[in-house]
Amino acid sequence: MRKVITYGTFDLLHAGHINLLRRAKELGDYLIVVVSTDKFNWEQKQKKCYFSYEERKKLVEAVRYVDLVIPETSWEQKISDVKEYHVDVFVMGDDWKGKFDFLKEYCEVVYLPRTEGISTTKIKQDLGIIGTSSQDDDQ
Ligand code: C2G
Repeated sequence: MRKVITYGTFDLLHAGHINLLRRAKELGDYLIVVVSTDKFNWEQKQKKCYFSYEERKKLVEAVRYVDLVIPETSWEQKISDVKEYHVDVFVMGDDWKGKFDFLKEYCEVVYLPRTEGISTTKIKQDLGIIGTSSQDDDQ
């Protein structure tokens, strides 16, 4: 069984996330999604999520391409995750291109083109929740 893993916040789940998860699953038979906890998001990514970790976990688990959701609590857990779950392919959107090449020692590393025109930040801006000057923090 060819196992794929990907990481993310997945707040306000949208078509860009779904496109990523669909393409990630196409690279194997089993997709593990490592969802950032609220603590990790705030302390490491300065992201304040609309949905809590538990809510984001439930939403991602409901996506047909996803087989398992586990928590992301640190930047350093990727190598141990890949080893523990016997992962064959690590996948991220290409806004992260190059950032995780150190994993090539343990598994394939694939960066997929982002879906243009949509992001959690854009949703918040379009709804008038945040200003348009906000840094587009949604990778
Ligand atoms: N994504 C995408 N297209 C978009 C928006 C997001 O392909 N329009 C992808 C991102 O590239 C990422 C995944 O969807 O691979 C999740 O995006 P985020 O929830 O913004 O996750 P991020 O903050 O990038 O966290 O350790 C890695 C981090 O946890 C990644």
